[in-house]
Amino acid sequence: MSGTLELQPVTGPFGVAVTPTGAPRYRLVARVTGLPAPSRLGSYTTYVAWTYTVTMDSAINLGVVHNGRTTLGEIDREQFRILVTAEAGSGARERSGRIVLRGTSPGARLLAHRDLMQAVAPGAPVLEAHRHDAERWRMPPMTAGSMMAMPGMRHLTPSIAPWLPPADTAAPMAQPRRVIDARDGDTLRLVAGLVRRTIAGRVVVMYGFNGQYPGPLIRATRGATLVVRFENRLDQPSSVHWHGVRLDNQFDGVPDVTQAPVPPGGSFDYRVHFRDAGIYWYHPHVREDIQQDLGLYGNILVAAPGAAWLPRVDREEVLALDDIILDDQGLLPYGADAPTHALMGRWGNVFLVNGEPRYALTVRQDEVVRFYLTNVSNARVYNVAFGGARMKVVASDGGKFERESWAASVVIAPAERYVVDVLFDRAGEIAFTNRVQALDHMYGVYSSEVDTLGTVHVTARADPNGGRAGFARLRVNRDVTAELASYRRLAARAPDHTLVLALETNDLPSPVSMMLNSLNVPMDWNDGMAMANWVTTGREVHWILRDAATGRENMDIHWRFKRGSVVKLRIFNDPTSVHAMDHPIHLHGQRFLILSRNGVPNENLVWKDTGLVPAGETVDLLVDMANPGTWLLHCHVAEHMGAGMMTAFVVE
Ligand SMILES: [Cu+2]
Repeated sequence: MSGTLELQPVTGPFGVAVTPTGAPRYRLVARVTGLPAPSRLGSYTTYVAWTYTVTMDSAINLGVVHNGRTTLGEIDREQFRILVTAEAGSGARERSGRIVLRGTSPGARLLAHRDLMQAVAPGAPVLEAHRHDAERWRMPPMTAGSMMAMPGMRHLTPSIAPWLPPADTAAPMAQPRRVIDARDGDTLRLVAGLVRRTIAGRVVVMYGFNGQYPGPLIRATRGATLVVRFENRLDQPSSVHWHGVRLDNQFDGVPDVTQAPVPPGGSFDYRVHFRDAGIYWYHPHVREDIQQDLGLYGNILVAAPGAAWLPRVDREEVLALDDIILDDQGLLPYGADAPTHALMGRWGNVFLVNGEPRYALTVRQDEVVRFYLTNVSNARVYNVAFGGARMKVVASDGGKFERESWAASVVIAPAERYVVDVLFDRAGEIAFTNRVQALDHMYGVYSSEVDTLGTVHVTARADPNGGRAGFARLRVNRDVTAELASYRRLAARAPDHTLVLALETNDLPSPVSMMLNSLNVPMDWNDGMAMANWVTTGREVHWILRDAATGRENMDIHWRFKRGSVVKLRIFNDPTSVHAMDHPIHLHGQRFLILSRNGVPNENLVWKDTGLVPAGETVDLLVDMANPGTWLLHCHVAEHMGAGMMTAFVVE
């Protein structure tokens, strides 16, 4: 007899489903062949599947298994074992019968790291010199409990020169973001320049748009066209990309694809036209790992003319979620010629909401607050919540969901947006937290991590006009379903193209390559290999988008589509790659629907421009190729794109 157990995605509004504490949620499906009649093994009547922790405690009865396909319950553990036993009945709380099948979750294989990383193990890494500019690099700060003292890694530094913005003491102190209410035909100025900031007690020189953090919040109306005069007063070339906005190709802000990079001292006029209501953002498309990380990002909130595109709430907050690496000397240097942290991206140790470490908001009890969340981080996926406050998910990147839904927490990948309405019905201090299951890649073990990004102070003086009464109802957006009907009909067809996500490495220091041993997990929620990640640059790591049909990679793919066509794109994130991880994939200039994950259909569609593809998953997108031009498709982890993970396609 034999069997396999599939970990099927649990569908929901986000890229992956997790519990409020960040544990993954999977639906288990068993496929078993060759089970004899239970009575042939003894006084048994049935077969039961069980799950245990890796140390074989905390049994959970998953239900009866038979030959063929059996849908079992949900599981919310990363690392577990499965047993199938013959039992006298199906309802027992502990197994007592004979074991017929046993298995281990992919996450439990990570435990093999412990053995691989022991210095006494055969093939254990040896010390290796890798000391370019070693004296100028500072080691990244390690989060509490993170393991980094692997033999041979202590003396490693990235293979490139370090870089920081000039210590310009004349740079102006940055100011908080201002709101620009823009009207059709307006001309705005957007100046990128050096600013000084004090973050968590450290004075640092960073970048800012118009001297602000984040850049100005631009409020506009659908159908409006703005001229944005961008001036580059940075010490390096730059550009502005209007993320999610389906504007004319020549204003998409991609150097060497839609425009020449804007040199220091130069300027460029962007004509930004808003076809769709939604929450968008803007950022440079040059060395995002540096420029975006240093503060060059801002939001655009596009409303529908006349009526509200979303129902009224008591208050609206537009929040950019970010993180940055600070040690006692200030910013950890970046790589001069290529990104550092090219394996997993640059994960900060200080969390920022709208550029500030401790977000604070005061509301009255019974107010409903609408949060427009944008993840502007280089690499981090968040799982955020406001204490136990109930959250209603209403919209994402490019518009409303077909149906609103409840969520206990919001999973948001880099560049994604989610719009959630939150009812604060209890007075007091409500923590705004990111709760994840953090993996130590060195030892293969998980631990709960909670970071507080801010606080909502709910005053006891209740708002008699608050939106509490209407909050209980989940709206069904028939207009969205009607608009999507013609697209939904195309969902069942075969994919037009398949992209495979993979990784190649060369010249890695041996302690680092030791860690890249194909023991992979679907999602990374922390930088669980801080030293190995830091020293790996875009020189040693090449992240790959591969066209499955032709074998062509990244900028050599050259897909062409007809304007107005609807294209089904399958993305397979190869879990056997030496270091697979999740990738948020972004398409410029177009919008898409996420049709399914591992074949499980998505029943609540929404227009997206960025979609999360966990390692091991196959995600089907339906792309509305409505906007002519040459556009990028890339991973929005800044360091992955900096290490090659992008392609361009033409809509003609
Ligand atoms: Cu990526």
